[in-house]
Amino acid sequence: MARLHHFWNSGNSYKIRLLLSELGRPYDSAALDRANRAQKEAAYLAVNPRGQVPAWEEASGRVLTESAAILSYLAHGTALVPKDPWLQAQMLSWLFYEQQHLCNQGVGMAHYWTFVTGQGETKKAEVEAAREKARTELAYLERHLQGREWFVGDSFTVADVAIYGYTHRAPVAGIALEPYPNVMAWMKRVAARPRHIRFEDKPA
Ligand SMILES: N[C@@H](CCC(=O)N[C@@H](CS)C(=O)NCC(=O)O)C(=O)O
Repeated sequence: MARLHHFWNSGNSYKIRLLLSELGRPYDSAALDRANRAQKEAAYLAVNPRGQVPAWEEASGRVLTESAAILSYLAHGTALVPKDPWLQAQMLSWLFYEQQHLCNQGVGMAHYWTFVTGQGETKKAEVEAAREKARTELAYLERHLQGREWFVGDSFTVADVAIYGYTHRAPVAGIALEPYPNVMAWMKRVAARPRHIRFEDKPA
């Protein structure tokens, strides 16, 4: 069976867990101990030499890294990837955007310092800058969602999975969502899907 190498407290990892749940696809969950830097130990570097999660390892031994690529690959051929080339390119556009503006800066970084490392107090300036960036991007998402239910076309796609991963963690990172009602309504739609799992949900 294929295996997902991940951290329970990572948004990038959660995006893959959420998609796998949406697809109803079984997998082996290999959670790494982030506190003890298991991602930098030889056993894991043999899986991903960059020492990062998530990584998707198939029974054949081949490994795919980078959450956006893993999402695209796992959802290939399903209703979560638009068949129309223009809509598919729009979906990819949001996946690239997510990595640059929601994961590596803004809400992703605010989440990292406040929730993952607990450095909210010692890194005050950095955390506030990340929150400000997050608000700029939330305003952008808010405008895009005006009159739309989903990010691309008229159905739930991998773009929604990718953007939801960190965006819904904004309150945990000290960023209020009330000024963004379209974003809040979209999050409710995502969370209401029958196979949705929450960030903190772990398989029984
Ligand atoms: N662009 C990569 C980012 C991967 C990444 O930054 N992973 C973090 C967890 S969210 C990690 O493994 N950090 C541990 C480290 O860098 O040592 C992706 O989307 O998969």
